[in-house]
Amino acid sequence: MSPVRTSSFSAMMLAVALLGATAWAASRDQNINDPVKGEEHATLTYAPEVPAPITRNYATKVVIHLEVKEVEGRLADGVSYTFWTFGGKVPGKFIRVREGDLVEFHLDSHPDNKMPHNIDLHAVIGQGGGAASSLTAPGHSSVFSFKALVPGLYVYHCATAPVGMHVGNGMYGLIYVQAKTPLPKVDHEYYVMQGDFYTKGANGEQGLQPFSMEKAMAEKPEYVVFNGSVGALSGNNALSAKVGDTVRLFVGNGGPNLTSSFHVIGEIFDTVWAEGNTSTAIHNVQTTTIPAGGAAIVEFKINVPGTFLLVDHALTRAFNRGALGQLRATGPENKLVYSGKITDEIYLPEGTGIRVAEGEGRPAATATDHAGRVRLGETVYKTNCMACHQLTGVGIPGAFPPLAKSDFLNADPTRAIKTVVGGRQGSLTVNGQVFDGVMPAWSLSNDDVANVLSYIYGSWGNSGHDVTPVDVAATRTTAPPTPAR
Ligand code: HEC
Ligand SMILES: [Cu+2]
Repeated sequence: MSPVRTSSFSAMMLAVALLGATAWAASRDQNINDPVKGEEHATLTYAPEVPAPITRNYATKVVIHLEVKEVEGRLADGVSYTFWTFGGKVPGKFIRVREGDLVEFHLDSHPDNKMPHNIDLHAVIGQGGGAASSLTAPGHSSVFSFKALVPGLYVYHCATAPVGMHVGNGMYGLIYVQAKTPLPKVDHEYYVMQGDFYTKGANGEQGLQPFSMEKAMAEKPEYVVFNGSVGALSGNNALSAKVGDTVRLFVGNGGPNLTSSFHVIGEIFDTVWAEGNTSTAIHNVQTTTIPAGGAAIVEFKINVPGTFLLVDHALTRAFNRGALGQLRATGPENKLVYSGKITDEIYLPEGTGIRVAEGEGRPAATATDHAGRVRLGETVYKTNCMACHQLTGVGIPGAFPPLAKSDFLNADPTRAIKTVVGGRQGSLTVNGQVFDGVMPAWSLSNDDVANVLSYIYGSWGNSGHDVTPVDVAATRTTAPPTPAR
């Protein structure tokens, strides 16, 4: 190859590389120069709703009013908190504009507020993402404008010092800059945003809880929640869909500190628009990382009915600190996709010397009186039940019903025996709270069942009812256990 040809070849390669690197920048330039036609007021929505897709095919001027409000609200049952909000709730209202739009942004601070606030929108290219022009005292309104140059899903947040405190009090939300070629239409779009909360009192401590700067700096939250409070996406507030529907979740993470390992139990994301970009998708994903101050769009199709749990898969956050939501899908079963439990059989590895009767597990320690049953039952409980119902029987809101002071439990001991022996699913109400989960069937001996239930009835403010092996045997003969489906 001649030197001339070599250099022209490398020049060509250089040109190709430059084109690759500048293609995205060029699209920004084009969006800067996109003519802006007309004007409209944006409709913003509270989570979990998302504003309707934009059908316009040109850029316009979009006027947005977002009100900053300091409000007292519920963080968990019996726990309240003074949230600082964009729009009156956590997370802040969802904003949807189109790539190329000129946004006139009004940050209105309610006169009852005590603090100045501002806004940094990650969709903004400019000093502080808008923060530099939006510091607003109570009873004032700041206006600035920006052009939405880059499509994607972006976090916005307050950036007033101490920033960690303003964000920690709930000052974050999402803005979606819909690309000129929008994502395909789906049946449901929902808005979910994770945040970590640092209360002075420990998780569950009742009353109005002040912010703890110390815990925030140690990055040790008492609560990690979706949409601003424990249970904001469960029970009556669960997301919903039908078998056959496609679902798109716009998921943000306000932080201020934790990175989310976002996962939906029992689903696989067909598509993830990672880190909030809408240019390149990845497919067939189990769990996606959402950094603090970041977002992702996840999509999946519902093939079977069920209650699918939204979690931060750093699991103690989900099951002990609140990062647990529900998507309830209704419609016909598809036993080919998922059979449900077909049988529950005794498994005896080769060489196991113990023989067990049908329906019974390993032989249990036998007690002759109530006190003995309560004592032996504690071990059965800690081995089999504690993982879900918790050490002190308090359960987990939205997932596992309490066994402590349970009106449901105390009302009907025979039903409790059937629940343990045969499993249970479908909705039930315990102490006024609705649960709709699956309790597995247990292959426990009559003694073990009697012991564990005597222990539960004898603990945590329950009735003290005694359950004997004879009671359990009677239940088995009158109503043979049906395996949980
Ligand atoms: C995998 C989690 C899990 C484990 C482990 C578990 N349960 Fe449950 N339990 C549940 C769920 C979920 C329900 C509610 C089922 C429904 O919605 O119908 C439930 C319901 C119950 C109920 C009826 C509700 C009430 O408050 O009275 C009793 C009694 C009960 N479980 C006892 C037990 C006992 C005893 C054990 C251990 C042998 C146990 N559970 C182990 C998940 C679990
Ligand atoms: Cu603020």
